[in-house]
Amino acid sequence: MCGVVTAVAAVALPAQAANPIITSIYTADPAPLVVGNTMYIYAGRDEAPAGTSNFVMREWHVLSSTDAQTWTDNGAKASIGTFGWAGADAWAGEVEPRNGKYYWYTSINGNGAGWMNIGVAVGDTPLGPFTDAKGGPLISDSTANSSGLNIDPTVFVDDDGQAYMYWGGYWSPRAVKLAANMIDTVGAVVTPTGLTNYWEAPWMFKRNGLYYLMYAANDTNGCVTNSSYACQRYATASSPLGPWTERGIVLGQVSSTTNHAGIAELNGQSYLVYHTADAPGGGNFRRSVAVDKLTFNADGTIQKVIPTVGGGTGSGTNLGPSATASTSYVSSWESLAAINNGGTPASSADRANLAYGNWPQQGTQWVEYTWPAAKSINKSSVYWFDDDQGIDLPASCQLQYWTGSAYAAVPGQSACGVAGNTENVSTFPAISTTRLRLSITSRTGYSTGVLEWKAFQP
Ligand code: FUB
Repeated sequence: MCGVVTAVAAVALPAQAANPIITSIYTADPAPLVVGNTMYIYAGRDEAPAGTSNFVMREWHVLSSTDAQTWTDNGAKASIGTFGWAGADAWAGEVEPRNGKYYWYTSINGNGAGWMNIGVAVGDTPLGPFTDAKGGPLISDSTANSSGLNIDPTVFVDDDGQAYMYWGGYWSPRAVKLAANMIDTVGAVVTPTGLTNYWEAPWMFKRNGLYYLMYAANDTNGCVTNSSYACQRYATASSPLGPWTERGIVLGQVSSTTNHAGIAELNGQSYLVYHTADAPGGGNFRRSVAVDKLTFNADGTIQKVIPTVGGGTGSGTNLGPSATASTSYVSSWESLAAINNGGTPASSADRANLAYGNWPQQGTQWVEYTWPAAKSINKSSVYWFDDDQGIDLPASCQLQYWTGSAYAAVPGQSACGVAGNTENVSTFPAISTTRLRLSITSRTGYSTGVLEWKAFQP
């Protein structure tokens, strides 16, 4: 039953140092693993055509770096074809080393009854080659007490040698012990408790004797502005099967609706590895892996990560301050000057460098930059204003530009993010224009506002 891995890229592809870390292909659901001085990231590949709204995922790539700055795509090291019993949907996976072997747990759609399954492949090195270790699913819809959606495995081997696997989507986390061979389960599947607002994408690890489970949640109680999106919450426990205590948010809403992350330490520095829709032409089904430093406090709690996105928001030249700003409407007590006065907001409620707001207007409003001569622009970053009163985060936004005769949507722009307390970066193939417009559509019953809007020259 064992299929042979489909390795489609024999040559390592060029690397780059910035978020997203790889833009030659779209990558998602990253799972980091550090072996020696190298961080490997096991990631699915998003192949959905632009403008479509379903996942097209057929293979997993392995990215690697020795400094978490410069990344190499080592190509596809496993695929649907690795599992002879499977037919589609190479969703999230994670690799766990044991006894000199590397076990790659994957989410995969089997050919039989039911939808998603957990499969396991094995290889002798972090880069494989990987072959099916079991010849069938480790977990399927017919597993007693399995999840509502059997995806997103995370496997952890404790100091005593006992291995645990957590997984599950659709708000239904599950956990089970694994046998020493790493390809069989032991005992009953349990439903862990205390994972507040769990949605999917668990990531388990242990640090200083404390067990951690990070996971995607999609509540609007501090996590996201719209439950189509997700954040990363984390919980801790004093034993590997819980009960868990929710401890806070590691990563807020990102530009993709899904939010999937892992944590690893390289050369004494911890990193959060996650995905966004920030690559040029990106979107919810065309995601890209990003990496940022992560900090543990002395008491073991985790500081929330503020993503550096789009190649770092500081890269390129911000053309905002040299532009003349205009708008469809500004409240008389607010200030349009806020949007390009070079402020660095501490939060979406921070008015220290003025705030632009359009209360009481609702629906679609806009702000615009005009330059006397055409500028080359390939990136925008917007920090939204939210006064917790009449002005709220937008429902949606779009970048438009003046073609010389009309306004048009900026071609190939990645998702226009609407997250609070962060810079929402959108990238696109460079355009040349004298006018860039940020079209903003409010949530029902609210107006919108901007604290700072940057437009970058490459
Ligand atoms: O990439 C497909 C699915 O989207 C993953 O399995 C989930 O975690 C979400 O990121």
